[in-house]
Amino acid sequence: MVAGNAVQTTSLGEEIGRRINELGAISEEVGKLTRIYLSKELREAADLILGWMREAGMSAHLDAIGNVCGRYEGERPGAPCLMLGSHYDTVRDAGKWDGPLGVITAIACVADLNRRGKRLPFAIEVVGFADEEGVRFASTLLGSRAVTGTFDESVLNTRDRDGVSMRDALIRFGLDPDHIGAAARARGELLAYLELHIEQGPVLEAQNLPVGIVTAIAGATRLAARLTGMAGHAGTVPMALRRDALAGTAECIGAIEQFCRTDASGLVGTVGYIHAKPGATNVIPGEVSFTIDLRAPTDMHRKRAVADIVRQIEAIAKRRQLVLQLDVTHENRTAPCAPWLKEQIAKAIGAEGFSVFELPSGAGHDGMAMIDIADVGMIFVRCRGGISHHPDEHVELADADTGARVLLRVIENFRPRDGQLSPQVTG
Ligand code: HGY
Ligand code: MN
Ligand code: MN
Repeated sequence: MVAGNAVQTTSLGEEIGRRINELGAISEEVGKLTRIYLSKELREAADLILGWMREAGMSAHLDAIGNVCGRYEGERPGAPCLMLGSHYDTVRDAGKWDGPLGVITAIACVADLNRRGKRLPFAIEVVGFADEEGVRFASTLLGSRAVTGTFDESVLNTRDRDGVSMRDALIRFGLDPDHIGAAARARGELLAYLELHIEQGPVLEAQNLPVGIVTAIAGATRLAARLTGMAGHAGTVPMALRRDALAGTAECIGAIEQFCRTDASGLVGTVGYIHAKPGATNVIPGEVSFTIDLRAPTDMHRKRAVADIVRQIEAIAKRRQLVLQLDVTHENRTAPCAPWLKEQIAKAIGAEGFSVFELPSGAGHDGMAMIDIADVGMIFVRCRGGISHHPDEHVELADADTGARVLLRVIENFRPRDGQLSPQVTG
């Protein structure tokens, strides 16, 4: 159990809040939070987090793909670890809690153990994944995929909005693109992967609960679409003779929205990015690129929806004589959270005096990759109005404190599965 003298002079929540603000100030945009993969801002954030990890008594390093990794040894060095983590990259114009809350809370828990000189029968590792959002190179979970050895090397050739390849961006960041394999961990090294994250939805607030247990992380399919028609003079080309790529895209977006709105089982579809060329008021758009993000409570339902929506987009392109290029840039299956981990989280929530509530995650998380080498557990923390991927994203410090206390209890009372820790390690 958490030792009675674990009470801090300043609550864990206050320490976490201070660091959220400090990290949240590192951005490529003034007045907004945008910290994308392999940017100089990500490097600045990495250095800050590595310093926090070392202050908490961990050895810490940047791994081969840019994740920040800290290790707090157990009673005997070299034991398998309970891995805690989340991501430290952000979307554009982001909130400051999505990702960093999990990394900073995990560090705060280790710092608390370290202050008390407490060592456990297993090591604790904290990882800040460098690219969960997939903002820069379309594909996502790049950091956690490198850790699980499932990184797709073809992503190295994808280019960002400025035409910079991931390969070149890694080199500029000081990393070796041919060395990403060094970040991979073996299944036996991890006892489990636990992530604390803001809910990014309104359910816990509606239940009037500060924390909840995640049942599963919804799968997602991301597609990149390009419609090519014919640019032309806005004043002289009759409407009937146009092959307007932007008008065609607008019809596609309407069809996607309509399809998802009329779906009765939780399908959601988003077109988050669009770029029309040549982009002049008096020119009929000849080429439009846009993205599609589709999610559903089950993989089967999502895959069926993807197929139906692709058929509709193909029909619109054909009727409008537009050339369609449509590629799946990212596909993640639904990741179930492990019952044995949910149980241990439930015990900790109960011990903190709160009722236990389970809920699915509509948002994606690194656990979707980590499930390839470890069982996954997730703790959700209430966020105001369920707002996320928005600068108004906010967590009350009292809830951050509760999340930290629950995570600390899970850590200190963690029971690996039978046989995970060999006798000589447990003594
Ligand atoms: O898109 C997501 O669900 C996550 O925030 N990356
Ligand atoms: Mn996010
Ligand atoms: Mn996130």
